[in-house]
Amino acid sequence: MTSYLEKVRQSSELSRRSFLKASAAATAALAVSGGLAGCSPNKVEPVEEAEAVARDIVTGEWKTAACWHNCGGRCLNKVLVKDGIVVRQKTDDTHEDTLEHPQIRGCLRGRSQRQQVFGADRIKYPLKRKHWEPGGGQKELRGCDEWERISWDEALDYVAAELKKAYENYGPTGVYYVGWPLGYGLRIAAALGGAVRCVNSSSYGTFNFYYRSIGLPYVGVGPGTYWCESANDRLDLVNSDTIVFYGCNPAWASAGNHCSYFWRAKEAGTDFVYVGPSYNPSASLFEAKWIRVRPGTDIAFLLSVAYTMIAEDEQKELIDWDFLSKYTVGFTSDTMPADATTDENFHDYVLGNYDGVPKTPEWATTICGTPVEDIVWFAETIGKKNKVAILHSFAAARNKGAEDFPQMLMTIGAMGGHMGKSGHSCGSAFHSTAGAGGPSLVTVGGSGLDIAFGELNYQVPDPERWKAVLDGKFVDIGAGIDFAPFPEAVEREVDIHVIMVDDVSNFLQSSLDIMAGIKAFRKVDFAYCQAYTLTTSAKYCDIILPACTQWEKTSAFCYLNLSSREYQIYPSQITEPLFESRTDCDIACGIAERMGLDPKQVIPLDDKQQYFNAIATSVTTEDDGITSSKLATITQDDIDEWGVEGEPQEGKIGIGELMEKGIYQVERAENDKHYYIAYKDFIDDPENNPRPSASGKFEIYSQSKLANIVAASRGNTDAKPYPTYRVPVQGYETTFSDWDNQVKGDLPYLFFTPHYLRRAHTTLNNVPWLREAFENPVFINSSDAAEKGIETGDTVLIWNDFGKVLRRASVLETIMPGVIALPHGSWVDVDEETGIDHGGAENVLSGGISSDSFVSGYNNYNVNFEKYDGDPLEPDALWPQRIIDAE
Ligand SMILES: Nc1nc2c(c(=O)[nH]1)N[C@H]1C(S)=C(S)[C@@H](COP(=O)(O)OP(=O)(O)OC[C@H]3O[C@@H](n4cnc5c(=O)[nH]c(N)nc54)[C@H](O)[C@@H]3O)O[C@H]1N2
Ligand SMILES: Nc1nc2c(c(=O)[nH]1)N[C@H]1C(S)=C(S)[C@@H](COP(=O)(O)OP(=O)(O)OC[C@H]3O[C@@H](n4cnc5c(=O)[nH]c(N)nc54)[C@H](O)[C@@H]3O)O[C@H]1N2
Ligand code: SF4
Ligand SMILES: [Mo]
Repeated sequence: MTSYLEKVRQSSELSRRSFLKASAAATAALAVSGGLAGCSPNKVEPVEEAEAVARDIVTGEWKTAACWHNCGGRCLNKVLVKDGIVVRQKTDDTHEDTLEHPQIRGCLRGRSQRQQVFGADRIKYPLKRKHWEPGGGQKELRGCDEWERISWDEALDYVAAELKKAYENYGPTGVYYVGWPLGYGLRIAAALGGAVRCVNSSSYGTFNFYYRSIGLPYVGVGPGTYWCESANDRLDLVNSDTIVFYGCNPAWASAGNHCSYFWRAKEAGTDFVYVGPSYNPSASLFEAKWIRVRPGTDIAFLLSVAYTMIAEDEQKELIDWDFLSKYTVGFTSDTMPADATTDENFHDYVLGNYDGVPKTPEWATTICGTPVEDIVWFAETIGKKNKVAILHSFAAARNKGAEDFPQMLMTIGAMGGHMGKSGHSCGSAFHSTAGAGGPSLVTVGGSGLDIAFGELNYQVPDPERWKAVLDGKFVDIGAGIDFAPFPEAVEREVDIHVIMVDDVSNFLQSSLDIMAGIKAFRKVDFAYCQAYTLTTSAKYCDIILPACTQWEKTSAFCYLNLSSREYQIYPSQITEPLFESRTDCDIACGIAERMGLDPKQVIPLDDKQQYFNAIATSVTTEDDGITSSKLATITQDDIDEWGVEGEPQEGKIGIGELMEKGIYQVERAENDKHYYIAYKDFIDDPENNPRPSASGKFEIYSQSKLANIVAASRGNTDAKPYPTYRVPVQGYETTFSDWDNQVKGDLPYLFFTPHYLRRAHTTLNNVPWLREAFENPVFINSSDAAEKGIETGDTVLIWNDFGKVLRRASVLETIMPGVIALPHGSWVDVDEETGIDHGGAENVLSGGISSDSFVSGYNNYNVNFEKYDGDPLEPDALWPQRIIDAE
């Protein structure tokens, strides 16, 4: 009798060619009923035939596949490849999972990746919007026009001609590069004098602007961002009595195995506290005590915590006065910094000595909504006698009016003396560094390509992003990063005719004010992008150039070299570019060539050379914790085999073995030389290891922070050198029409935008398995829902002055009353007749409001909502994918 495995083998011959046919057939079948993506619905049945066959295949080669998204993790994802098709996925099973040598396990998104790469909704061919013609054609049809398949030659010719025309007629201020400064398009622009760019305080919010002034590391995390200088080693977490998750959610936002680091502390008896507007999955996982704080009101909450610590200190010894006097300036009049221009100090502000308002729990509770007894409990819990790790992400800093949040939280940490000691910390638990403080033990090197900007240095901050196109002017605050001397904000004029969408962002979807963004796209003469799915930015373009994914490159390389501290992933190419897609690098070279530029000058290194360079310059830390060595051993044969330029070198592991393993991980041991306590060098010897502030200490009074705010706001601020509570331009107070009499206004609810496990920002939102696993509802408190007659599953209309959104409700006890949450990144789907977004895109409601520092504040906008009386929404797992049939 033939064995089961044998049968499977016999029945499972699936070539790449038949996969592509199956995928194309599925695509066509899908498109027939509904016409074209973007305007009309059709049902999802992704690649069923191919999947069905693939499911049974058991032979093939396991390779390490890139999981390249800006997702909060970096994990080992392995794929079983047969004839260029991925037939299985798995994660790290290369060794036993131990404390010292944990497996680097992927999350559900990574494990669903093949549904993205081999999705029926891939952009398969170069596409042109039917009613586009040079000059713009019917511009108003952007986003709902039909698409025509065109040849690569035609597509590249169009793009090159439009760019050329824009540079000739308007110069660099006529071209808008929309995205991170990572894409190849910017190199083309740079060669022509640059383009108007955007800057975005996205992840770190106000930590971008004021970290150095107050003595914190780069953006509050650490050098190069992706090692965490501000919090302790993962092996130290067990030494805390209490871990405070301050507005962070590693269970979703640092998926993969970061929660396992915290889990050890839980098992060792550490208590968890969560501070934020919803009892999120991390709070739930660690059975944290919930300290409720309304979004955007953290400064009020923390001021009252400071007040309580001061008030109770004599009795309960909560404040570490030695710490404050030795390591900080400006807490009291005794420790003022040399550059202080006033004698005001934080302590006296908290007591109300300057404004007559003591920052008591009773004062704070009306703003932050935290019960008085919880404020007192929190203040007592984080006192100096307890070993406390205050670990924050940046949600609370991503708010209008959050300018002083970084300094405020640092002040609270310093009051408890929670820096520089085992068990104590006050730093970040963010992204792929969450729970894993300390310098990278494996660091990926540089690709050899520097970012090129060109001469023009116009930088549009997020809230002004679409104003630049629509009004032809915007306020430029420079890179928005904390540096001295601080550039004065200037108003600039531009005349934008072409939008160039960067290859690795989706800013029409992910930036503030989508509705204004759509108007901006509909205003210009030409917009183009490189994309592998019909992202929102692509949907509103005129030409889409089909890019391949990171699985299809000769040298798949994660453009964001995020990794956790102890390892680095080195993925391999999995398959050839699918359909007619090309690499981003090839596409950009094609455009450059047609513009009469020398592609070799614009992009001197191809993908493979860039990847090789990054591997060759990767380093790892030796057991002594100090010396670093080259990671890869490379021979002349290796260089010849890769077909690249390079020099042989000695390292820790052969490049061939490294690629086969796909990961290099440093094994830890208790009390090894990699054990890291944040700020220990400064605490041990402050004179020789000063913090980066003017005084070399943590600045609770910072003249330089204030100078930064004054420069950005052009003097239009009442900020102080120490953290103060100031009513934000949008926030809780603005939900009232009459604050003094507590009368609510037309937009009486706050809403915030959690990063969602279904997606990495806007990516993976199209993946059927993930859609099924996670609905994309609006989260509403049960009392608010009851008042409006709303139950889970009902369709709800949410609106404010910026737009209208429909979503199905998820009614919860675990979100504060008066606050609703709309997950970040859901693809906008505007009904052209009503203007209502059916897709649940949060940035339809997050408008372009510029506060003091032009922060990309997302979490304290005002809205209203009601049960929707139109057609109810179907669960979005049943929605069509955005598939273009343009045969
Ligand atoms: N309301 C609200 N808005 C937010 C946030 C929030 O909390 N609330 N968070 C903000 C934050 S922190 C961030 S970091 C930003 C993220 O904003 P974005 O960076 O715009 O978001 P992503 O979805 O990661 O966009 C990546 C895009 O690049 C594409 N892509 C990825 N790799 C490649 C490639 O190799 N080639 C090509 N051609 N395309 C590629 C993906 O398909 C995707 O469309 O969003 C911000 N927006
Ligand atoms: N699954 C998934 N993971 C991701 C990403 C993703 O898109 N999806 N994106 C990655 C990126 S680039 C980033 S920047 C990080 C973001 O990571 P985070 O900043 O941690 O993400 P958020 O979900 O915005 O916020 C975390 C929690 O903060 C709370 N919160 C919201 N507003 C406030 C506030 O004003 N005050 C307080 N105290 N709490 C508040 C909410 O309860 C929320 O659960 O996530 C990364 N990881
Ligand atoms: S956390 Fe990120 S890298 Fe890890 S598997 Fe999930 S999506 Fe991939
Ligand atoms: Mo981010």
